[in-house]
Amino acid sequence: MATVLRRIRLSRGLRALLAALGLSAFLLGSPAAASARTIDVWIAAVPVTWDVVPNGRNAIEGGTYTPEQTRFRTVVYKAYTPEWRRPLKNLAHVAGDNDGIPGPLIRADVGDAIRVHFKNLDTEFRRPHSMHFHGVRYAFGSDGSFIPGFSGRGANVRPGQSFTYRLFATEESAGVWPYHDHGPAMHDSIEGGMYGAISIRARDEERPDRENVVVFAALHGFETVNGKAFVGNTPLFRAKFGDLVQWDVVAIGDEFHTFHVHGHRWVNADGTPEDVRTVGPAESFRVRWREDQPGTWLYHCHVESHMASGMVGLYRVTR
Ligand SMILES: [Cu+2]
Repeated sequence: MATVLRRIRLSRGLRALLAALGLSAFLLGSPAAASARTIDVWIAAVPVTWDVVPNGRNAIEGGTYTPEQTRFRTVVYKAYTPEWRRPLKNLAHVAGDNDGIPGPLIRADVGDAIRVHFKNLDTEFRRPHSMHFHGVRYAFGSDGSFIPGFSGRGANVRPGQSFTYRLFATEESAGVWPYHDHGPAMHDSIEGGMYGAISIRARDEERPDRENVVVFAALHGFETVNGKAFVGNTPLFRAKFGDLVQWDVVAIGDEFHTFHVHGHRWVNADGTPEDVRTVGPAESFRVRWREDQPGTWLYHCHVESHMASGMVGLYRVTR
């Protein structure tokens, strides 16, 4: 009896929440409604000094850079504890670390509601900012895209202000998607690194052993993976023989990129094996394999000039 009551109470609360978001017709009655969680994420736009080439070298082709060439002030997304009390620790070089480019990896399962609490802490450039999410479902007020005369507060969050975006991970949301600033200053913001990824697990999707997030973008004159250029600065991804390895690949900016991993293939939607896939501005894809190829492999964008400008890294597979 108690279980039944609790179930009724949950379903009423959920119905009210969905109705408030204009989603009742969409989600109610689907199995998603019964198991939904609400995930709260706290993110702020913060000014930082970013270094695209911290070790100052192009390890493969040679050449060095001075800090003056590779460091600059910019604004990034960072994850915080509730009420933006303090930034979450940066777990360097793991998927979802908190150094700023890309912004925090937002993870959810199909059926989840996600509340992204965003605050603009840009006291340096004093630009308005926003967050606009691909792939998930939301009402117009949570779109985060600035349209004078139409968009609301969430599209133009001024320094010191905050806004909560209410998102839903539906069946069609499974996979990886970009998010980015879409406020009045979006072009400067995106050029400076205000983007990240949202990763939604499908119902029947096994949790991977390795979650490799690759965000391709031009940054400060370099071609970067997760805001860094050249081997030794870009992420060093690792896996063990037998691991289920997931690659979540996103492109942001003006360019098309071609994702390539040496020594490996995956299967596209038609069932055709491939080892290069094109990803254009704001496109994204997820591929997976069961690892069986030990070695220290290159992964890179196969646009040659991009690779030469830093869009390359290492993937180390051990027994
Ligand atoms: Cu490229």
